Amino acid sequence: MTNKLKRVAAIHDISGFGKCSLTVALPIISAAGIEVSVLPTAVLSTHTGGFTGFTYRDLTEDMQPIADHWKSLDISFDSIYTGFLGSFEQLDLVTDFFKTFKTESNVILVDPVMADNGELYKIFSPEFATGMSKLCEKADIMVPNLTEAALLIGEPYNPGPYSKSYIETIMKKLSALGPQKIVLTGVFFNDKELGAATYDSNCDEISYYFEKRIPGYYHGTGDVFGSALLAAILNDFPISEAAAIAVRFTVSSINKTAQAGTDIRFGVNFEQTIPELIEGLKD
Ligand code: PXL
Repeated sequence: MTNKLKRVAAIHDISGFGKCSLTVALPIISAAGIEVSVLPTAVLSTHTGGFTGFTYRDLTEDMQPIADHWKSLDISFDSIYTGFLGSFEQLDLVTDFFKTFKTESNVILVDPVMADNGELYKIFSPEFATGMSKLCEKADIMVPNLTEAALLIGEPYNPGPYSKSYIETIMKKLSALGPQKIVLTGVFFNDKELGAATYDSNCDEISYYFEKRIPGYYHGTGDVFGSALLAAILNDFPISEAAAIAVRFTVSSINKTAQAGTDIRFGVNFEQTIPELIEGLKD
């Protein structure tokens, strides 16, 4: 017997080369047996991390008509997954999209893509973080890295290593913005291991999952992580197990990329790791 097919609305850009946002979310979530409808926010030749001269076609004008058409067709979503948003106007449009398509049972997952390694991505102004924190208020689940977390709660960036009490305080402050569940990435207590922490405010539960740290900063890993996390959540895994599945999948994808010596801007080899994800989702 086949289960009812769940459907996600994925609201991210399409970066043609460099494997992030929609070119990552679509294959990973689809491979996990979940339908993906895409609302593209922009089309770029490459992502903005480490490349110069990239093209950028803003699709802000198309976003409301796409949402209106979907509404007229009475389409519903089991989840709304947002990532890279290019402007304040897009933040407002996505807020309206949430109002239109939120139901009692669906899950809004916001990845507040805007910064990493202590720095805001070059195309964003510091005020953008304030706009993004307003969007996060509407989320059920939020997936920031530690740089984004600091910006969202208006604290200085802490480069780590972290203590349990620091991580737990940060997650509780993030949850106070609105989301019941927080998945924090880039958590480490020592130089050897790196992973994610989760907080579920419904039961006040905290979890951690770590894997061996691989040196180097690989691009697009936040989107690989977020997509695998959502795939696991929609396959009914609790948030702590979903985060563990997503860490394993991301680290295994990075490992293959590191072994091949691929340029770190080109994205990670998640394609040949998808069978491992599917196997993990059967447990
Ligand atoms: O992976 C996040 C991301 C998504 N989309 C674009 C980006 C980035 C990160 O730099 O530049 C266009």
